[in-house]
Amino acid sequence: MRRFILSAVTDSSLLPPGIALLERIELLCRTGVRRIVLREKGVSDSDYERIAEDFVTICRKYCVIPVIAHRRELAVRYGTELQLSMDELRDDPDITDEIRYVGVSVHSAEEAKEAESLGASSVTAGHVFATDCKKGVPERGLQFLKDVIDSVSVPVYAIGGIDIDVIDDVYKTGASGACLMSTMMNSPENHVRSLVDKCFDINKPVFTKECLALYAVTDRRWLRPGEPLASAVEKAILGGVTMVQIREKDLDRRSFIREAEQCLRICRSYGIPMVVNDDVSIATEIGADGVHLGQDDISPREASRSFEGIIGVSAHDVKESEKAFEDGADYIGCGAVFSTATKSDTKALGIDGLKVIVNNSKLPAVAIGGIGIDNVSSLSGTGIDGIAVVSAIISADDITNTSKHLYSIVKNVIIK
Ligand code: TZP
Ligand code: MG
Repeated sequence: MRRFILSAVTDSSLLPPGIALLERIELLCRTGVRRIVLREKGVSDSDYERIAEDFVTICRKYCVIPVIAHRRELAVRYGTELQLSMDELRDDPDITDEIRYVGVSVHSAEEAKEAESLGASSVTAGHVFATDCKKGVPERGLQFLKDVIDSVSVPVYAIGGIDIDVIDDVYKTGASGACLMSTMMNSPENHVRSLVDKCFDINKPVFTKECLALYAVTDRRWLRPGEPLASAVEKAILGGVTMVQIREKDLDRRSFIREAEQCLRICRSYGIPMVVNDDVSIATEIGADGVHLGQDDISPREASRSFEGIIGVSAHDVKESEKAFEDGADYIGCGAVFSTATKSDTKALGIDGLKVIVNNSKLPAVAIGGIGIDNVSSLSGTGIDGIAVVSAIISADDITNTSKHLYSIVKNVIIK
């Protein structure tokens, strides 16, 4: 699925008086910009090192993708993406063996092809529109951008004179994102927020039963120490998770909202639906893609009066599943299939119990409870559309690889 990534590019000479670069970077992270390219000119090596370290720390805190421009050694040291000019890549083509993500700035379709053949993982094409940063150089326009996109298979980011008025036009060319410098450096926070919101809308996922294939449900009690929830969610998505539910029974409303908002930004940037457990008002407030309701929560019918989005319901028997359908739910969660330490107040349905509910359900169904790599294949033939997993994913030593492994099995389990 194509996604559209909003990136900021730094240039501290464009900051309003009295604002420090790192302060601005933190504001961009907080507001929901997805990727930031550190590209400072006229800074000494020692200052650059110091800025880079703080820059990466801030980005990681907010789960924002840090990119370092030009300074290969710093990108290696901090494990970030590297952004290069075409000439820098030509001078050092082996760099793509050492650094996994190397983006290259290009000014023509030919350069883009050359960058791709030298191993670039993305290209940034510009400048698309007139900009003060390139005074006197004519804009290359949207057709140029389309030509670049058509000539390579790596993601193409657009740069140059982009602001909220043209974001839709840029998206429609097929670009994978937009990089903004002056707007990101000096416009008011609410303007940056409008850009973030716009990209949120562009990336809003469409729910289908395929989204249920590998459904990760969070529970911070299972997280490895020091692992932020949003980072665990991103690792799971990179491993193939197709939907996410934020289910944090021990968080107060404020903390839940803060965590869920961060996770939503991650999910949106990958086009993955994110639903909130239990609380329709939180789902509404943060603009989540859906809610998951238990039998003790408000009914889907009631929820849909105030909430527009995916509504999932837990169903423990055929009666509850029928009711969920009549009430307008979009899917059911059936469980616990196996007994589980994650939810002790539930009786295991077993595979036969699961089959009865799924076979009688008019809604897509996801199985939950005690499911992991060792038992997922036993669910073949039950008719489920996917599995929902808490501990097996969120507590894994390697969340991405565990998700990949689970996905490779579940994709055969759900073939009907
Ligand atoms: N509903 C039924 S079982 C369960 C929920 C929320 C918890 C599943 O957690 P795990 O760790 O995947 O067994
Ligand atoms: Mg509930």
